[in-house]
Amino acid sequence: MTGPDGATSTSTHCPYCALQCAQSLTPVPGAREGASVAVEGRAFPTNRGGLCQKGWTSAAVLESPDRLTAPLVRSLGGRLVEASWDEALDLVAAQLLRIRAEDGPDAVAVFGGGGLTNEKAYQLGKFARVALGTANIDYNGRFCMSSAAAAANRSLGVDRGLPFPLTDLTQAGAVLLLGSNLAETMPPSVAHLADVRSRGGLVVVDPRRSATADLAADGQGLHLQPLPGTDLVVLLALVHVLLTEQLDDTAYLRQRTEGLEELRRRSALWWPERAEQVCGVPADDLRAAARLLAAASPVHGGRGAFVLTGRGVEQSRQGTATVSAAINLALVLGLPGRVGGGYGAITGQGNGQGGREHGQKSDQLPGYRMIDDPAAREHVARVWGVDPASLPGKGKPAVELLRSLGTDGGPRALLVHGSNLRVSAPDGQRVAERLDALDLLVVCDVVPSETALLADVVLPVTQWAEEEGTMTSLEGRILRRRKAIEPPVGVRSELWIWSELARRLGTAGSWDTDPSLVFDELARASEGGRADYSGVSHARLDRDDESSAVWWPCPATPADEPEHPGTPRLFTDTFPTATGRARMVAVDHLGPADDLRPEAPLYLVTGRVLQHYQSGAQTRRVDALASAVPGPYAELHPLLAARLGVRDGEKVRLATARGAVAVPARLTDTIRPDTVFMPFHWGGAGSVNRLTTDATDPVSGMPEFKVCAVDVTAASAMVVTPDPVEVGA
Ligand SMILES: Nc1nc2c(c(=O)[nH]1)N[C@H]1C(S)=C(S)[C@@H](COP(=O)(O)OP(=O)(O)OC[C@H]3O[C@@H](n4cnc5c(=O)[nH]c(N)nc54)[C@H](O)[C@@H]3O)O[C@H]1N2
Ligand SMILES: Nc1nc2c(c(=O)[nH]1)N[C@H]1C(S)=C(S)[C@@H](COP(=O)(O)OP(=O)(O)OC[C@H]3O[C@@H](n4cnc5c(=O)[nH]c(N)nc54)[C@H](O)[C@@H]3O)O[C@H]1N2
Ligand code: SF4
Ligand SMILES: [Mo]
Repeated sequence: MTGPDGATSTSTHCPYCALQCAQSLTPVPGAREGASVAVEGRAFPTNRGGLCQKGWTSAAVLESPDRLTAPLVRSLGGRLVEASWDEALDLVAAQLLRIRAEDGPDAVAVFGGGGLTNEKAYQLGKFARVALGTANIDYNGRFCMSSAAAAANRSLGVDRGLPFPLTDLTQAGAVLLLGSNLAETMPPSVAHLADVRSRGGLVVVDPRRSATADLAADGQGLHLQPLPGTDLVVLLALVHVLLTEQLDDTAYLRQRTEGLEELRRRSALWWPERAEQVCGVPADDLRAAARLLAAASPVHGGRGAFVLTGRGVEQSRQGTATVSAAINLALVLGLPGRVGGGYGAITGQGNGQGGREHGQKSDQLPGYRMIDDPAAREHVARVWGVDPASLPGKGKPAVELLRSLGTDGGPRALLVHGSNLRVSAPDGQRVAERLDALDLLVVCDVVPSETALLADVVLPVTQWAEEEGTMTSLEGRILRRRKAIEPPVGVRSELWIWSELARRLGTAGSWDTDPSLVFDELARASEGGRADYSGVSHARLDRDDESSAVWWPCPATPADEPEHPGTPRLFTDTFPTATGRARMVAVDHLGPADDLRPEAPLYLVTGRVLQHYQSGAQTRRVDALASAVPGPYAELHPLLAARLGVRDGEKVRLATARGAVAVPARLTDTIRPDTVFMPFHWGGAGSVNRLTTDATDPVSGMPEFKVCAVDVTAASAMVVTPDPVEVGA
């Protein structure tokens, strides 16, 4: 494509979230020739040419004034000073060899990210297992998708966030959105909800009347506003209504599922009036929501219905159980595998889906294979040219890994690729202490993130428009990320860094630095796995952007047969479980780990705003976004604010068992009076992860980001410790 000034534009996708909106980038001559690009939305089914504010302004990160362009090494005086690539890599390799010789390979840990391309995620997993030989690799997807992934794997046999194209939603009669604020977190996707809203079929479950909950107002659907952390009860009540009113899809349940009897027993206890007492959602609203979903379901001749979960219900110590309950609901309605219906989890990070398929997770190998499966080890070891016995076993999941850093017997070195975990991990002060206890922290990043600033060695890497690769979107669709401009001088790709480190560590084997060759190896490693990419290559994806972007599984076919078309919809005939049926896992409500008590009488929920992305490392460096939302704040209901004596904009102090922050109050009646909300996009004194608990879901390892107990006071209120007065003495 040719753009303004005759410059050629490049078709690619946004650097941020999993919607992966299609963009075209046209280089603009700037201060540094070709340093930046003009961004336009491009037609693609998921974004229909649209972008959100983060997408339009995404080029600004390329030009960030504090962009890292040279390796930095901590000097004896404690400052980070520039070093040559050889100096920095020699130092890292020497330290890794020393630590490994002293304490064994598991003393070196790796933390990856769901924003890395498939090629990088794959190579990072291989680097950890083969070059470092460590079991200890995990990644920020543990904070993001792990509960949904665990529940989908155990119930449906495979975890592909949306097992259907996003555009299927447009046909539906009802969509149930649990704990997702799509209108702020993936704005262009809202277009796919327009039709269902006009049919009155959007049901949003959120303790806040979020921008998304607002979409369900005025006859367009229902907003259920439960007490934080009680969605499991909402779901059990919905199933109760469907089963007692005989609105379930009996034939589907008989033919395609197992576990109905136990589910019936458990949900029998959750009649709507009892559920209301726990979750606070009026019993009549629970009945209305169940009937609305049933009416839209195929068994009752409806147009189809979808049950979708977001982080609001997944980031909980009962996240896996809650997603299991959402899947049970979808199964009772007879949805999964039907065209025009299903259950899906809305993947978050740009490559959150691919990032969890290719081996960054502590228990996984490429192709969504499990690391403790002997056949999987055999297959992958063959592709890697190593002895299967040499591959390490399961490592620690993220929260456990972070807690163990620098402890007796825990890792002494950590390599971070694509996460600003100092800001985004729960119980942040504890994380800071653990990072401080390390012998060696190496951070690869594009900007000096809060985590990079703590490192012993910082390595500057290429990003998004500066490199080739692939991303797998929330639909499980493999998309090409293309290079539009040259990276700044001095910056290197992570593929190059791993090949250089592998050589310095004395590791044999091939460490390609060309992303298309790494993809070919990934494709071979994934062959026969759950996420089979073996029929895909960069060349195939480059034939034309839209129709050649394929949904996995897409297995290789013999040369004389047509290529596999990819799989837009899963489960149409069977579920990839041992029995071919979906398993309904009966689950019970537990409540938050850090629940209300007299000294912490309110709920704190956390999440996102439209303008900022994640830890904010990128979006806080974009002027338009930083000025729109310059810093952290807490949302309070006016009734709560009045009780505390706080006016809009005044500072409030929030304190939990972990720590305290003081931030301006924003008064809004969109939140429950018993709950406060803070976004998590900032580090430093106003970072909400100083407050959050690192309690985790026992199945998935997901931390309970969404709910903890907090005390809120006016920051101006003086702390008075009265003298004890002895009455009547
Ligand atoms: N603007 C923006 N967009 C993003 C991102 C970003 O950082 N900024 N990040 C991307 C990523 S990685 C992700 S994972 C997604 C996340 O996307 P979402 O899941 O949509 O985002 P969150 O804001 O974390 O949470 C969604 C909602 O959950 C609600 N919630 C909190 N507690 C509960 C509860 O107990 N029950 C229920 N039902 N709801 C609850 C919150 O009020 C919030 O409105 O967004 C992606 N897109
Ligand atoms: N309280 C609270 N905390 C949360 C959440 C919440 O809802 N509430 N949500 C959680 C969720 S869902 C997520 S996904 C996490 C995300 O939190 P993080 O893991 O911190 O994610 P990002 O802020 O996206 O960090 C990505 C980093 O990688 C850098 N980067 C970009 N591209 C590249 C690259 O190609 N290579 C390398 N090496 N670096 C690159 C960016 O500059 C940035 O510093 O936060 C979690 N934390
Ligand atoms: S919705 Fe997500 S992918 Fe689309 S422009 Fe915004 S941040 Fe980028
Ligand atoms: Mo996420």
